[in-house]
Amino acid sequence: MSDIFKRQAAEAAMAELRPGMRLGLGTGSTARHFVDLLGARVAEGFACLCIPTSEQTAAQARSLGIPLTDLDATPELDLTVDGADEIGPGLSLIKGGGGALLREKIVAAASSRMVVIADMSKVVPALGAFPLPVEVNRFGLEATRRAVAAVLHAIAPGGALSLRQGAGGQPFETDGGHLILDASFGRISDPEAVSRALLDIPGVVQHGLFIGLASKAYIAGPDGLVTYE
Ligand code: ABF
Repeated sequence: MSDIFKRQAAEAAMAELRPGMRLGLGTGSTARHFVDLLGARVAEGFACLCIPTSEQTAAQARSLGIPLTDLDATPELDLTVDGADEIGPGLSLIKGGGGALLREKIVAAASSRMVVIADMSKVVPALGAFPLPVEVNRFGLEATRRAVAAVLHAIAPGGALSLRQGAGGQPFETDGGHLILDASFGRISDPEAVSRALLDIPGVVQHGLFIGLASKAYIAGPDGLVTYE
C-alpha cells in the first residue's frame, strides 16, 4: 500500500520540473519512482542534466537514458528530489536508511532547492524513532564508535548503537567506502545540538540529520496528497 503513496508523492513532484533543469536524483524506493517518471519524460524529449546520489540511482538513470553529469562539471543544481526516513518539524529530516546519506547531503547542499517525497508514515512529531545513520571512516572505528556512543548516551542513556551489516555477514560499506553506525536515540529534541556533537568527532564523515536543507515535501497517504513548505 505504501508503495502506491510513494508513487503518488513522486508524481506530485513532477510539477517541480522545468526544461533544462540541473537535477539531483535521490536514492531509495520513493526516489526510484521519481527517476522512473523522469525517465519517461526524458524519453519524450524533456531536457535536463542530472546528478545521482548513489551508484544504485546512477544505474537506474543510465538504464532510462537520463543524461548524467557530476558535481565537478556541474557544481550548482536547481533542484534535488529525494526521499526520507523521517520528516519532522520544520522539514527536518532523518535520511540514510539506504546508506546514501553522504552523497545525498552533498547533492542537496549544492541545490537551490530540495524537495522531499514520501508516504505519510514518514511524518513524525519529533525525529529519532528511526535510528540515526552516522557514516564513519574505517580508520579508528572503535575510537569513533565510543565517541558516537558517548553523544548518544548523553541524550538517550538506554540508546543502542550498532554497526550496520551488509550482505554476507560483512559490515555495510557506503559508496564512499565508509561504514555506518545506526544510533537509536528514541527522540531527538535538539537536532542541531546532536548534529554539532557528531560532526565534532573526527572519525565521523557525516550523519543523516538534514536540517534546513528541504524547503518542500509532497506527502501522500490514505487521505490524499499534502504539501508541506
Ligand atoms: C533515501 O531513501 C534515504 O535517505 C532514505 O534512507 C531512504 C528513504 O526510503 P524509501 O524512499 O525507500 O522509503 O532517500
